[in-house]
Amino acid sequence: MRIDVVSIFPEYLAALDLSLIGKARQDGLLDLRVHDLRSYTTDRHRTVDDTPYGGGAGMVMKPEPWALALQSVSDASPADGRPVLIVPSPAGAVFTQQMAHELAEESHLAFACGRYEGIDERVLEWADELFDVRPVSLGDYVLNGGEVAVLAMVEAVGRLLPGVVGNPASLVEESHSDGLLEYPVYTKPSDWRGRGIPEVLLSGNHARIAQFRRDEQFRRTAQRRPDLLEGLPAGTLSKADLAA
Ligand code: 6GU
Repeated sequence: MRIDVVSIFPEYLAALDLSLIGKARQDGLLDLRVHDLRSYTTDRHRTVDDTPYGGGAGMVMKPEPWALALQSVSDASPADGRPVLIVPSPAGAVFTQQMAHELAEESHLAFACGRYEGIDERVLEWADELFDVRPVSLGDYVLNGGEVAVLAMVEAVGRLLPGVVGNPASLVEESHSDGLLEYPVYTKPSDWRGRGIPEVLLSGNHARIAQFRRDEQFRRTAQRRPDLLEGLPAGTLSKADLAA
């Protein structure tokens, strides 16, 4: 997969050199390039923002540097069709595990990191010809810019690419893979500071262990995220789940 990120703080994205995603880049599974928006300015002060029409607080990102940067990303695209352009914004659609899976199927993703009060809206209209433009939010709170959101989204998508996570089975039993939160996990010692572990986990009875974990997933989800239970497809929950 090819990923391009445009930002006025390219150093923010240095974390993508580390850990699993850094390894995926080294292994050639992910071709990730970060671009400095300021290198697409043409004035002496490398200006990327200006005051908002209509007044109000804060600054707005000027359209022309964005058009030049995004044109360059589009020109270099290896994709057949329009690449997906994610525009991180608290005013976007909420990013989910399902969205991560869908994005992991794409050959080319681009991210446009806004700062200040956002990017001149006309850029998104203009970019529609070159990209499948999607404003996306991490959730209902406000960050200062899109960079931290891109770190989260690239990690969530990148770990789904074939070969990035060593044991693909670990993608199956994690939170949100089946619409529920994951079950609690324990490791040695079995007695730690006076606390034991659920005895079923020592039973060697795999059917009972599976049922215990399923019950815990349901109990946890009901307690912490009841909203997720509403969204489950009909028939997902067994009688045993409902009794848990
Ligand atoms: Cl994607 N961007 C910004 N600036 N703030 C956010 C966000 C994104 N998601 C939640 N808050």
